[in-house]
Amino acid sequence: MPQIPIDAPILTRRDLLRLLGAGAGVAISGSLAGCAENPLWVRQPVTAVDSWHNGACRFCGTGCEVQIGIRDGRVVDVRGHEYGHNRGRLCIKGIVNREILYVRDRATTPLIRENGALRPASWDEAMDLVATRFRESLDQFGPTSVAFYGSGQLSTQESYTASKLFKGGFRSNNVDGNPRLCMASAAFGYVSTFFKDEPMGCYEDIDYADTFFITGSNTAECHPVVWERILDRKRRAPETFIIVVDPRRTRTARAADMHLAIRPTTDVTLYNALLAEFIRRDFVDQDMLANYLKFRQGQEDRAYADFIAHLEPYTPEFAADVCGIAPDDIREAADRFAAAPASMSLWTMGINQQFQGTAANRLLMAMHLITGQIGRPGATPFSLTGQPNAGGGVRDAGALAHTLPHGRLIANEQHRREVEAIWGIPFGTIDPTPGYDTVALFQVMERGDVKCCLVMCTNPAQSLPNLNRYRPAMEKTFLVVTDSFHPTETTELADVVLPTAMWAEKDGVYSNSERRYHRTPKLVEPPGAARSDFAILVDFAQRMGYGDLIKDQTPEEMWEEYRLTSEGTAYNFAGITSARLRDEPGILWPCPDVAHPGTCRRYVPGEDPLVEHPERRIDFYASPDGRAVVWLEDQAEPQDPRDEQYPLILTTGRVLEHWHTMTITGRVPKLEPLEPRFLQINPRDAREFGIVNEVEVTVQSRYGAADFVAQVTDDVRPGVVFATFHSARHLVNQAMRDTVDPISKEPEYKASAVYVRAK
Ligand SMILES: Nc1nc2c(c(=O)[nH]1)N[C@H]1C(S)=C(S)[C@@H](COP(=O)(O)OP(=O)(O)OC[C@H]3O[C@@H](n4cnc5c(=O)[nH]c(N)nc54)[C@H](O)[C@@H]3O)O[C@H]1N2
Ligand SMILES: Nc1nc2c(c(=O)[nH]1)N[C@H]1C(S)=C(S)[C@@H](COP(=O)(O)OP(=O)(O)OC[C@H]3O[C@@H](n4cnc5c(=O)[nH]c(N)nc54)[C@H](O)[C@@H]3O)O[C@H]1N2
Ligand code: SF4
Ligand SMILES: [Mo]
Repeated sequence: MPQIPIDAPILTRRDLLRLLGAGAGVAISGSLAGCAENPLWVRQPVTAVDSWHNGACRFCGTGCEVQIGIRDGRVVDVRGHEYGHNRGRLCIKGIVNREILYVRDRATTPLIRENGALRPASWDEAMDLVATRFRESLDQFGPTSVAFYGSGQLSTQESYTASKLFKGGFRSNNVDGNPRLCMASAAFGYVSTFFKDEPMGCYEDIDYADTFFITGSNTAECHPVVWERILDRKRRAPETFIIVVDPRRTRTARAADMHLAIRPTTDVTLYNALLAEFIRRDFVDQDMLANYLKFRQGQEDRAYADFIAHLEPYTPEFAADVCGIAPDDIREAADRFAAAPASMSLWTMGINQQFQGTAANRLLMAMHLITGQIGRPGATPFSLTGQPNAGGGVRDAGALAHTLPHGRLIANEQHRREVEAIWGIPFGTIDPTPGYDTVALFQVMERGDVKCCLVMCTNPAQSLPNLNRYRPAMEKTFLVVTDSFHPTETTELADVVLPTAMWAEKDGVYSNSERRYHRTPKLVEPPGAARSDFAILVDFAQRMGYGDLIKDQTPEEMWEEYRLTSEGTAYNFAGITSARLRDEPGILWPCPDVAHPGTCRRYVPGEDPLVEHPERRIDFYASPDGRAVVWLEDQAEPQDPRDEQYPLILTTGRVLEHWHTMTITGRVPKLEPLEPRFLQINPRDAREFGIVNEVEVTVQSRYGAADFVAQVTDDVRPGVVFATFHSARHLVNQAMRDTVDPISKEPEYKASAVYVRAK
């Protein structure tokens, strides 16, 4: 396979300076992730700063540590923290943190819909209306008629408070959020393998890995500072081998040593083939097998012999045929993964957003378990989290329809009792039936069974799949939307819009991909009448008569309450106090007491303070018998099969410069012109469908259509077309089917059958 230089430009320095309008007040610290020149020091302080404050980047789950420069009550500069895990680096989105509070369309006043139009209102009027409608709904239709739809971008205190109010106060488990669209398959993968959620490794593992197995992750664009650390490793140890599995030749794939351009949603076959190779070529770690693993298929326990028999059909030739890649590449990938001193896999939405997202996650973990590539520096299955707080606020805090804090489950009586005791509410308050997961929630809105929904910090009218179905469902519901911007696709459908403070205008704790809790303090005032989501939740609770449950306290006090709820659990971070979060650039849990420095590698004796059996090589202490589960999984049929009418697979994702629905980055003047309007199509398909570069095209599925501008490129494999979901002018989710993984309930955003025609 041809080697492409690892410093192939992602964003050239010239691009970058153009983007940033260098010389016009740009100040950057540290080298810039995604730049051709490394390290690149382009810090040009042209703005005086009164004071610097520690915080975390507003955007992705990499969770870069920043220092925020304040002058005259405004954020004027943001630089990477030299002592953060990011070593001073930021990507383009990290840099624009300094502008995002001051772009156009900040929401500054509450709005109420009257005769079809939104009009300004006072907080009292708006909140009274919200409380009245929720109260009426609860009284007439019961707890399940109200819902909370939250976000991995809320602070931990906010998600925890909302979940506590709805589950412990209103007795409604209809608490879900956009992490269901994002991390659910990884969470279910971890829980069903190790009995608790969240990765066991940390970013430091990158510095030790010899083989990187990156699959379904465009790390260079979506976790750029993680990617830069991977390239650091490669620069220091050039024999480091990077494998990228992706149907597209992404910026990540271009820098890889091996790119497996897989046919979408065939990952289960590929990983089974790799597992079969490990067995055939004697790469199995016999000690792991004998002492640390067990096997399962569906509801049944299985033996190792069953596992071997199960994998038999998955030869390299068979998998190559299914996945559309070369059999020798599969053999080499198996070798590189298993024989390396340490292998690290990283994955994100290309895996999670599949009908078999959980299955694929389980198999990735199995690859590490079977070969013993686990629990050593650099050897770890590491799922990258998308949002800045999907881990802490939603997964750890239990802000999903089936969960309670710290890995507890709604369906488990003992767990409910523990949480009822912590919250000081009578036993039996929490409803034993899980609430609706995201897609199911919007489906019941369609039927009118959920009457009122509080939507916080997310834009479902653009980000949900099958929008033609769910937008009318939202219109039907009494929809209260808190957002820092107006208009968005969702505020346009709201009955009440509540303007919110955002990053650095409010105090909050967040957790990144490596279980690191860190804090961004309130440094400046929000615009107009905007309030924090936390203040809105406290106000709402009081108006609803739950002032005893949700006290009028500061986010700092709420953090103190929350951290103590983790005591005695497999998540113990009772030692991460507010005071430490003020002074340290984040702490990784487990961290049971204030003297503990935090844990890089979970389950590893000598590192993890929760280990119960230090004599063991690795202690999967959350598992009742100390064994992790290796799952037997088979490739399912495509859920939205291609046929003559819909011969292509539409897959979707992101670009470096924009964030999700572009409500923020789309308003940053330098990024606005980079709005992605393209649909990538392979030249072979373009010829067949009569499409030439830059013509306007319509992509049509069985569910709906969206318009784009064709980008004819062999970066996308034949049979596959790619678009982002960033632009509201090109709503790809109108064409995106809403099938979900039956285990995690995460939508399959990575495959819809479509045809494409020139407009
Ligand atoms: N710039 C930027 N960064 C972001 C975000 C953003 O909006 N913009 N969002 C953040 C969030 S919330 C998330 S969840 C992450 C997402 O981060 P990523 O998952 O890295 O991003 P995506 O572009 O959604 O998808 C990754 C890749 O999966 C590939 N893929 C599609 N189908 C398949 C398949 O069947 N198998 C395999 N192996 N790969 C497949 C796609 O071609 C794509 O390149 O990014 C985070 N970081
Ligand atoms: N086709 C397709 N669709 C996808 C995906 C995909 O890969 N393909 N990925 C899915 C994934 S992984 C994700 S995570 C989702 C993301 O989807 P969304 O969560 O809907 O996207 P965002 O644009 O991040 O929405 C956040 C909203 O909160 C607002 N906001 C920002 N800060 C604050 C704050 O502090 N408080 C409040 N109240 N509001 C604030 C922003 O203005 C914005 O409107 O999209 C999903 N949808
Ligand atoms: S990599 Fe993610 S966390 Fe780091 S600066 Fe970029 S967007 Fe922010
Ligand atoms: Mo995400």
